[in-house]
Amino acid sequence: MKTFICGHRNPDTDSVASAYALADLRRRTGMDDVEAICAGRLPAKAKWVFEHFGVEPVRAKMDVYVRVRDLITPGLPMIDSSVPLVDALRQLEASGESSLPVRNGEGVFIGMLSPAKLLSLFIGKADLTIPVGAAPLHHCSQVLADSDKVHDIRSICIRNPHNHFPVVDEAGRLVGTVLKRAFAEEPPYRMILVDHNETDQGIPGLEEVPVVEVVDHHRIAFAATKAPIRYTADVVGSTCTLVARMFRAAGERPSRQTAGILLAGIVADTLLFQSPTSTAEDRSMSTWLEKICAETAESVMAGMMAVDSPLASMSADQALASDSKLYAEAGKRFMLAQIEETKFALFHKHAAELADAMDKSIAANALDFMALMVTDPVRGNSELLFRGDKAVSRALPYRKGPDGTFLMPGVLSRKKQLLPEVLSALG
Ligand SMILES: [Mn+2]
Repeated sequence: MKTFICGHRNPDTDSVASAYALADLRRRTGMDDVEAICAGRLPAKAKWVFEHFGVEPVRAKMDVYVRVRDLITPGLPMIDSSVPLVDALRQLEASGESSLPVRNGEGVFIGMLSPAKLLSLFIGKADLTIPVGAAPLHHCSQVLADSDKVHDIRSICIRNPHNHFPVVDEAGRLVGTVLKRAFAEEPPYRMILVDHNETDQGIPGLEEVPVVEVVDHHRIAFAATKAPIRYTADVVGSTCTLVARMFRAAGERPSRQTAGILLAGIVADTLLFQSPTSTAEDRSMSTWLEKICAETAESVMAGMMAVDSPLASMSADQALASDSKLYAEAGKRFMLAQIEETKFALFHKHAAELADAMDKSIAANALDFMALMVTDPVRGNSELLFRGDKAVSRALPYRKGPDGTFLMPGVLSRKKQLLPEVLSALG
């Protein structure tokens, strides 16, 4: 069965890099059908990392909802309307099914071949040499589109008295048959989560797919599981540090490319070991990876930082969405977004636009408030733009600058520094 490895939505370099490297490790340790994916658009820095180390970037995927096309029973015949009815009936008998879909010369679905529907033929003078297309066919009450989400059509199909559902593509061409019992089966793939464990932060559709493994360095808010799963968590600065440790524990030496990608994930998440989340193990794993990829942590960081500043290259909406996390705590819903930007002047120039975009996001997502943390990893400071709930804003411990943004000298981590202050401001 296929396994997807995926980081959180609004992906950052650590989540994409750790997914890539863990897929490499899992392939080496015997999982054959495994694919690292990126939950949404590949971030510019991660794209640079894959190009720099000369590997194909992980595929961007918008969701993991099971689609109708995933449930099609392979090998079930589709009948061409031009074949003689007698041959079609032989195919029907051989299939063991009670009906089969029929398509015309263009491949378009025209009806189901079903014995019940043919009774009138046998009552009269049955000429079984007529083409199927000329025989009475059952006009299906439920034709499925191959791109339909199973989630949306499951209950309709289960209530439908028929057991066979023809599936058509966008052009109406028949592509196969889904049997009713397929709706009761487990999804045809499973997930490994890296760099997050909360379903709310994961790729859309995650709630419907079994998770078989988690590798993460965040707080644990994972739902209870039915079966045992592999869970690797530790207090380190980067998920890539954990994946590097797993390579070593398995006695596997990463390739030059994989080592470089892991190194990039570590320096991106620890801001070159300056972040308070950074640990001695992040450094020691980096030293090992530097030797294998023959590059230094500093040079990889410099390469990533040279990738366009988010505020110069994106709209306010895109910049906010690029790394935004949704929380529901103490009865409040809020989002904390973060961008890395070495030019605070550019942030001040766009502050009004960003504030408008945040107000829109508050309304669209039914939030109590939203904050944008703009972090300069080179100088080791952040500033915070806050919109919404005034009581929370007043309770934050930061001093305000001349244009009303909060100044956060020495603050780099949303998770370790901002989030605890926000949670205590909720009272
Ligand atoms: Mn991370």
